[in-house]
Amino acid sequence: MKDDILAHLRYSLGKDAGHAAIYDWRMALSLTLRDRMMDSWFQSTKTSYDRHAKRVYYLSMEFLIGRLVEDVAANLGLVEEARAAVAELGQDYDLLVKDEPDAALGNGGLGRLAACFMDSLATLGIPAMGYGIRYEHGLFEQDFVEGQQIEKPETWLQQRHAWEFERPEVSYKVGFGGHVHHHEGKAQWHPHETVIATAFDTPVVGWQGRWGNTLRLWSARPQKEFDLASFNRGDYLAASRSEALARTICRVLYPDDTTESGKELRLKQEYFFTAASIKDLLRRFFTDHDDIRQLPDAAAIQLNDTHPAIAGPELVRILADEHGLEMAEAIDLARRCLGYTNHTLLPEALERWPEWLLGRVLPRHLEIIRAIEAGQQAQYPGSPRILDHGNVNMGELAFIMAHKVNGVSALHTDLVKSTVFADLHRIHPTRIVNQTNGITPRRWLHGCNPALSGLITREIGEGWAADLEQLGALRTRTGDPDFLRAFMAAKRTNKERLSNWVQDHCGIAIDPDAMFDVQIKRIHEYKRQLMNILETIALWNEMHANPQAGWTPRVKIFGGKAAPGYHVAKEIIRLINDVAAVVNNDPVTKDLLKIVYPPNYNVTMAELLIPAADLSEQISTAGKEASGTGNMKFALNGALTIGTLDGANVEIREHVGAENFFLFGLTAEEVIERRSHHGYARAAIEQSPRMQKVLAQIAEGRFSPQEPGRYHGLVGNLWDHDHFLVSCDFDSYFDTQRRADEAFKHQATWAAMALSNTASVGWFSSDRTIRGYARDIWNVHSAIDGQLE
Ligand code: 26Y
Repeated sequence: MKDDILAHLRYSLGKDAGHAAIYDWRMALSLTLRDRMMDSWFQSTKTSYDRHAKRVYYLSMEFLIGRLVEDVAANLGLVEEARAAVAELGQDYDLLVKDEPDAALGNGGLGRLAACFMDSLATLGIPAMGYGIRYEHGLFEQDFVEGQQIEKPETWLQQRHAWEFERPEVSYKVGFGGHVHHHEGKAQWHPHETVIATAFDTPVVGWQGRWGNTLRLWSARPQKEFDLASFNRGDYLAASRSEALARTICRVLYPDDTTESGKELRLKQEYFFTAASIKDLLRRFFTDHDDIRQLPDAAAIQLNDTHPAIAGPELVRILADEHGLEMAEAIDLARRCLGYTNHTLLPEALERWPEWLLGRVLPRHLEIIRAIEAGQQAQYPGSPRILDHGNVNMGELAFIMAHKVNGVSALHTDLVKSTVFADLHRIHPTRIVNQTNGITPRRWLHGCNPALSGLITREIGEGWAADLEQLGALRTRTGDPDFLRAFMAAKRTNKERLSNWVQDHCGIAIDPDAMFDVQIKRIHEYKRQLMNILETIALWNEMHANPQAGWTPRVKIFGGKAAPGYHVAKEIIRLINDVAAVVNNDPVTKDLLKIVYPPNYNVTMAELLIPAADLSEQISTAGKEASGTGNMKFALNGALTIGTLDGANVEIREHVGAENFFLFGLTAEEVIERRSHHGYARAAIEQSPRMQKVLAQIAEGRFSPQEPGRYHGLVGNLWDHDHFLVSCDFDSYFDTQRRADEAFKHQATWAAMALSNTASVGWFSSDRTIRGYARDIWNVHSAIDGQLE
């Protein structure tokens, strides 16, 4: 490996060892590891072709990948060898690992789920391809200036991306606009603009390198090369006009994960990568088939939310307009290939495109959508409409065009059936299925928590990484004081690692003996970071008034970004930072309470925070969080959850046992009931002197003395509206936090509870999730024998 690294340094990077920078060493190491994926990758492709295996195509606008060096090295079993080789070359392996940019081609849960699925598909040996967009700029970088979020462009591609292969020969034209020509019952679309989609492939090799799939991300380039004639005429703008669209399409990831803004460019992004992906999978299909009617036996196309929902009409367009199928047959054939995963019930996150906009960008697709709608209405009169009030409802479109629709946790799937898609569910009662989300144990235990994973491997062997339910064997150790001590020593190691990092990066001294209480996720009202900071203020008040009362010392840790246009979320960020500035400087509580909010939360930061957490905050308003996946990562790493009965929390609690989970708050049903009471928020606040005091302090400017009115809007909204019922759950949240305080004082019992969590959440492996999709939706099989049984 040492020689290979040196060879890459010389021949791929053009540097000799004496002049190489960290970047060069890291690239040389990455390329060396990439080489070692090739045999398995080629062999997997060959096996898939030889067996004419059915493939999964996972279409996702987002793949939130993070760093790859450690992930690849671990999957290939090369960590020790790589570390030694780098050391012998006089370099620090950990510094090289940290030099890699965090690939943030996603907003949050949905994008990270896609990345976990890619790891599991490869580990299980399921022939699959992930399709997405190669954004030039991933999710913005967050900074705080005077406590306020500011956004800076993310620039991961300013360096070479070590893991990808550019495939200029894999290029397709993607058209936009123009008109449709109808002649003798045939339709032909003549686009007005065209860009070229070019593939960039990243190999994804699973655990122990037994199988490799491809993540194929599309980049756009102009169809017409730069116009020399215009240039020579001196018309420099005209010379590069066709470049403009191509450059903008892949320029940047949209940073909103809940409020759909209906921007034309986003629609173009969606069609761009969907159309290229469909063309690509059809080209592959025709290398060993000649009858398009066999497509459902060869391709399972999964839509990660509605973002690629235009795949339905696009496939129908190709089947009907290019292959001459009747519209009804084309729709039926497309449906047999397609599955749709719903990730949200929030009405503002459901995609709806104005009909005029969709018709202008994709005129033929709008006609086809009308045909799909007509077919649906003819067969099921009164069916919910795709087209209504001048909008195209992408949820209804995806539902009607998919043979299976799935929710992402048991509760969420029930709510999908009873709320957003209630009418469609009555018409198609077997279409909706549940696939509870999961996480890859390779990154989220083996990779991020060497202290704990080393201990587990010494105790039960290493099989757990590909068969996470083996962790169940640890349940017998909850009564073993020696093992519990070792378990808590691993946690302590991770807490010290985090404490040092917080000191270096935030300049805040925190005590590894305190309870580390962590809430990391996008900032959103329904996730209720506001309730967390209000509880923190209440706790501070009581600690300050009576510092000798035997408090459990706490470190409250926050992490997360707000969508740039989401004003309330940005106010919540500022409030947290304002409160931190006051609390962290109170000499009375300095050994009892600290608030830490490091900027720019991302996958890499999660890998540092999760293993060090004692308490996991999963406190969304019941019925709002479709699943959550951070909740699973924390439990796996031995944190206890304080949470509501929302999303996958429900199932996590069932697995770990009610006695090992701090439950509080209204249920989803109670939330709906409570909302029907006029003035429910005011009534709840009036019954809670504790909350009244906190709100009064904020409103009086206790945390913003320079601008006392800064939070009048935020506080007023709690009294008068409080759509997410912070007021109604506040007291029960506070009391439950005090129960957690008490439990933490008895470290031996806490350790047993924490271990029960780690031991009981093997079911939340994304390997289990993918087996479910393979069986219930895709009808695909592992190409590595014995993996799916
Ligand atoms: C249309 C646009 C505004 C949009 C862009 C991104 C809408 C939604 C999203 C992303 C949504 C998302 O990340 N949803 C989360 O998906 C996770 C994986 O299923 C769930 O665990 C989590 O509860 C859900 O909020």
